[in-house]
Amino acid sequence: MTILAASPCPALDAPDVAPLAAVVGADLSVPLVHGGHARYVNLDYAASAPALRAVADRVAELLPLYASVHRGAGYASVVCTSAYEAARAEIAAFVGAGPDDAVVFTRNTTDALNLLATAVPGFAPGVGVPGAGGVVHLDIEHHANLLPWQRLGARVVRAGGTRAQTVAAVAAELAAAPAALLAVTGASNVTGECPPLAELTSVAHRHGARIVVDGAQLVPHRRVALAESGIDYLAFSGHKIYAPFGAGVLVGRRDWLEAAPPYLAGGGAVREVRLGGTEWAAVPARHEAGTPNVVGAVALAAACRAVAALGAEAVTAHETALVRRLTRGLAGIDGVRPLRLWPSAAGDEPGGESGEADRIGVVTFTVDGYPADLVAQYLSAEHGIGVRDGRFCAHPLLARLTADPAGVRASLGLGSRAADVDRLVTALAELRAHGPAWAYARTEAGCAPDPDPRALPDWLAGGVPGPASACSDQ
Ligand code: ALA
Repeated sequence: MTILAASPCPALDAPDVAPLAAVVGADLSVPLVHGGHARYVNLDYAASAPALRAVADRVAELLPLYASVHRGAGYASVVCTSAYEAARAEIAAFVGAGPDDAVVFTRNTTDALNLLATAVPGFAPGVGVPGAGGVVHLDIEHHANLLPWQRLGARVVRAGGTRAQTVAAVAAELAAAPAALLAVTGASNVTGECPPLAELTSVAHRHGARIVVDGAQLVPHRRVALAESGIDYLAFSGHKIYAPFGAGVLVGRRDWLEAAPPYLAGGGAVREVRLGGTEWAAVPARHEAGTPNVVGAVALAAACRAVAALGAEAVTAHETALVRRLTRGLAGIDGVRPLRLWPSAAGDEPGGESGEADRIGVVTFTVDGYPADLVAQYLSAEHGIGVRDGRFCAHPLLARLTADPAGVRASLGLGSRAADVDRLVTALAELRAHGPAWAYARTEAGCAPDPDPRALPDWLAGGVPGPASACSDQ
């Protein structure tokens, strides 16, 4: 067995990379099982990114003025109503929405895609009744962009061995039978690879279908220009774009949304209610029943503003340098196997098949000899590194990419730095060279350090962390 990446590691000789933006919790110190503390290395941005400092500041500014939206005459209500609608306009501008596009606030991407599923012509909500069209999606999707369509009896296209083959497979499916909608991810939450959206958009349109992009992973990392690109619908979440305050959005063409029944029936979504029937409001209010989440909306808009101000090129350059460092570091450790959909001839790093922009800062791998949950527990317990393990709510894709039951995912973003990557690479090299230094036990709830002396914060009244894999949808 060859183990590199002890010291010095070739990958670690690369130039230093500093955080691109300030995030809350950047200097968090976490307990280790063998005593002492370490600076927390957050490599789990793809699950939920930390709040940008600018977002937290904006929320702190808003909270003293917090009041109802679209419901009150008080000054604070007027401010909140204005802030809510300004947030909508800011998000529309951030994603380059056209005049015909609506921005509907939702809870997150899953919520936004479920909303759209109720608006596809020819389908009844929750019932697999193909009507005027149909939905087609790739086999690589996150469950958020798979289950709403599966419920509607969607057709699945296997993403091919290359991006071009994937486009050809989609074209063949759409030519074989028409569809109303093509649903694709903007970037895989497992491999970080980006499907060719421009080509898929033109294929969809050529065959009379619309396209919806699950932008949960893409939008925090790359500029998306809806009107310019022709993409019809885009869904994304605040908690992945540094605004973890419970809001997401569906942005896109108004007509389907206007024709659909309200997503939720309730106050705010109506024009007039009589005991015998209701006249529903127009979009976006039509699909925003209940008291709006103004804090989430304002936070999301603040995040969009902050990311836009950094500039797409700077964001891509920062991330590409870190991903390159990470993939080179992992390549130097025997037995660490990154998962790829479209491995490039140039190697397992950005800049291969169709350029660096085709991959975001998400890398999933398996480690020979160690189950994924043990690797993740080891990284946390002995090194203070946070990653996600499991099947990442993308079960069909994991089953396709590896014979292992699960993978380990490292994902990064604006607050990441070279030292974060180096800590991960060094810890994995140590694991492969010497195994874990602590004991781990497996119970029905998953794998956990045994014992686990790390206390939770005082305000949680004691206790120790439980295994992450208690979640059944890993
Ligand atoms: N969709 C999120 C992830 O990939 C939760 O981790």
